[in-house]
Parts: sequence; C-alpha cells; structure tokens
Amino acid sequence: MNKKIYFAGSIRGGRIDAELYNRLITYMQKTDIVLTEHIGHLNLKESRNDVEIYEQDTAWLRESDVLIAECTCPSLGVGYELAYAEAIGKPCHVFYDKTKANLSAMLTGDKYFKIHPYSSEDEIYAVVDEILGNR
Ligand code: 6K6
Repeated sequence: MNKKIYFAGSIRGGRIDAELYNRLITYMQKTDIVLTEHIGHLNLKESRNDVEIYEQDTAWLRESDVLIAECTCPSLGVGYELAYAEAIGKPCHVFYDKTKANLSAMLTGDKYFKIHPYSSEDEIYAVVDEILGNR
C-alpha cells in the first residue's frame, strides 16, 4: 500500500541541498505519496504566512505514516518536526552525509530516531526502499 511520507528538509536553514531533496522526493513519488513535495522545489515562493505554514505542516505530520528527514544542512524547523513526530509516535528516519555534517547529539543520542549516515547519495535509495517496504 502507498505510504504517506512527510519529507523534511531545510528551508530557512539554507537551500544548498535543494536539488538532492528534489531527487529524493521524485524517487519516492514513483511508489508512494510525498505530502511535502514543495521542499524539493528549486524556486520556493513563500506565499503563506508562518501560522498557516505551521498549522498545515503539523497537520501533515499527523496524517503521515513516516517522517524521512535529510539533515545534512542544519535546520531548526526540521529539528522541531522530528521532535513533534516522535511525540506523536511516527517512525522517524534521518539521513545525513557524514563527509559533510556532524549531526546534533540531540538526534544521534535519541534512540527513537533511525539514523542513516551516508557518504554517497547512491546509498540512500536502497535504504529508502527498505523503509517504504519496496524491496
Ligand atoms: C512556500 C513554498 C515552499 O515553502 C513555502 C513557505 N515555507 C514553508 N512551507 C512549508 N513548510 C515549511 C516552510 N518553512 C519551513 N517549513 C517546514 O520546516 C518544512 O516542512 C521543512 O521540513 C522545515 C524547514 O525548516 P526551516 O527552519 O529550515 O525553514
């Protein structure tokens, strides 16, 4: 069955990995539903106010089956979303490029989170397949 994925990635924390988010979202959309497709848009336009963004995103978190976060680029919003998802019992998977980032101890130290360090983007896709039950 199609899973509803909340994909989390940096927005105001910086858009250096936006193309990676786009590729990951496109890959997951071949088999499943990504609620947060806009995270991968290369020309983001902020059309809603912050309260509307918060209300919509937390509603999508509650609706989702799984949270998949790309955390190489640090983001306060993504950290918040991970804590929110943990509090409501959603499975949480965190990817980061270990050659570029040193993840916060508040993520690596929390045994609830499934942490997936990678050194090459190619490694991510097989792990995503397993998370989504597609292999
Ligand atoms: C409109 C179109 C695209 O983006 C916008 C406006 N901004 C946001 N829209 C939706 N979700 C957002 C927006 N800003 C932050 N978020 C949520 O927080 C996303 O779900 C990201 O996973 C996370 C990013 O947080 P920051 O702190 O890097 O902005």
